[in-house]
Amino acid sequence: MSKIALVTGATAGFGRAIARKLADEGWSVIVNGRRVDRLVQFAEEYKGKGELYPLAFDVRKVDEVEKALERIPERLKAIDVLVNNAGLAVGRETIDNGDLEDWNRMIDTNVKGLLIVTRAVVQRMKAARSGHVVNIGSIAGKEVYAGGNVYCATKFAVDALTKAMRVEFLPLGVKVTQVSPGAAETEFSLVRYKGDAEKAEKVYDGYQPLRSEDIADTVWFVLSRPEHVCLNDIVIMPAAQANSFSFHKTK
Ligand code: NDP
Ligand code: 8X3
Repeated sequence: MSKIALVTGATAGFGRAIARKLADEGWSVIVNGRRVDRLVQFAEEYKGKGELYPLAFDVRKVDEVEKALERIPERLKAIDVLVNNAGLAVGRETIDNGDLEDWNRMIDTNVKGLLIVTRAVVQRMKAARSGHVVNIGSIAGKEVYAGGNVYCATKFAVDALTKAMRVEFLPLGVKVTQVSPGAAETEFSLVRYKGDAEKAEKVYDGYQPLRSEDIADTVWFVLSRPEHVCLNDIVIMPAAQANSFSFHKTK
């Protein structure tokens, strides 16, 4: 059955792959991110073969989020599925050397941004008494690693908020799932290392990381279960990674 989804952070990585998968399955997908040019190009690519509706906003900005949601055309307003994917890590410094601006960016995006978007979108699900929220967590939200500190804390927060949503949205008829991946090669490390491509590439040396498509397939599996089934929590890892800090590398 064709549904309407909003995917945050769909200009790259997991979000783009998830949006692609849903659109390929015949869903209408509202795609978000801050880079308007990428959103427009993405929507163009689907003209004639599916519906991608570009909706630029910064998840950290309450007014921007609310105004953007008002701009959604009537035919797409009844959002069935929200994929809270927008997020980032910035820096790998230990806490004693930490940068306050980096910490704020991670907390504002990964925790407050997810809350802001969810609060706004769930109003529509509440009225319809149905819906599904999928939060993209991380293995970093299950186990900490050195230099992961604040990023890990934001993903531990996503884990806690997912559980809170599951309890609070239960009477609203809204399902809540968390998908927590291990290392995947996207723009994630490039953002984390502030554009240093060499450092970013090294993260994936000597093993096969996850691909964005692996996460998209998992999200699709979650969303294509029967109505009475909810997958609560999925951890998906590269075969060469045991937890947030143990890798089997060939070099
Ligand atoms: P990418 O950097 O490839 O993509 C991140 C996306 O988030 C981009 O589309 C970016 O769009 C968007 N984004 C960032 N900040 C904002 C903002 N303030 N408002 C709106 N959109 C924003 O990373 P991934 O695809 O890897 O990451 C997606 C999610 O998966 C994140 O939550 C990340 O923490 C998580 N994750 C990643 C893992 C990995 O190893 N790659 C593993 C586990 C979890 P734009 O810049 O255009 O705004
Ligand atoms: C991203 C995975 O291990 O780099 O959430 O923190 S990790």
